[in-house]
Amino acid sequence: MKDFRLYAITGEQFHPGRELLEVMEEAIKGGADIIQLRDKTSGREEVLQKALALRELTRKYGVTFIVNDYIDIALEVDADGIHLGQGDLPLAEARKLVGDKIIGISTHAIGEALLAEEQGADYIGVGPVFPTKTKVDVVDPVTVAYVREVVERIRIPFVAIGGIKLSNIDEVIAAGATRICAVSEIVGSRDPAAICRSFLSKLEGRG
Ligand code: TZP
Ligand code: MG
Repeated sequence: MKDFRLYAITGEQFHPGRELLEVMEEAIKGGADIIQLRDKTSGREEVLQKALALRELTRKYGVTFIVNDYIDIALEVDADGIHLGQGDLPLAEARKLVGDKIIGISTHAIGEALLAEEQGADYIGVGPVFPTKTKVDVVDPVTVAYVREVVERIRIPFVAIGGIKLSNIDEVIAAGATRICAVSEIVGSRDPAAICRSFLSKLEGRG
C-alpha cells in the first residue's frame, strides 16, 4: 500500500452544522493521507452515499480511502481498502472478498498484532493508546507500552490511535510511532487543516 503518516477518520458527531465533505477536504488539504469513513449510526444507503462522495474527493486529491465495516460498500465504490475490528469478519474471509485491496485490522494486544501480520493484514491499528470517548465499548487504554512492543515485534505498517492530541503526540512518537490516527482532535477542530499540519510537523520532527 501507499505509505502514509496521518490517518483521519470521520466523526460527524464532532462537527455539528458542518458538512462531512468540507471537513474531510480540509483535513486532506492539511496533509491527511488516508481517510476512513466510519459511521456506526446511519443506515446502509446513507453510508453508501457518503462513501461515494468521499471516494470522489479522495480520488481528486490522490489520497487513500478506507471504509470501516462495510466490505460490500468498499467494493461498490471502489475504495482502496477496508478496516475491520477483532469482532468483524475474519481476515482470511475478508481477503477472499476484497482481493488485493488494503485490509487494516484493529489490535489491542501483541497476540492480535502478530496474528494479523501472519494472516496478511496490510496495516494494523494500535490502540486505544489513551482514553477516548469516540469509540463506544472500547477496551482500556493500551498505553504507549503497547506501541513500543509493536515497534519491536511487528514489521507491517502500524498506526497509533485513540485519544491522540497535539498535546500528547510527543509521547506516542517517543515510543516509536511514525504514523498516527485521530478522530476528534482533527474533525472536531474549527481548523482541521491546521491541526493536520501541526500533527505532521511533529511526525516529521519539525514541531
Ligand atoms: N479505534 C480505537 S480508538 C478509536 C477507534 C476508532 C477512536 C479514536 O478517536 P479519537 O477521537 O481520536 O480518540
Ligand atoms: Mg468493525
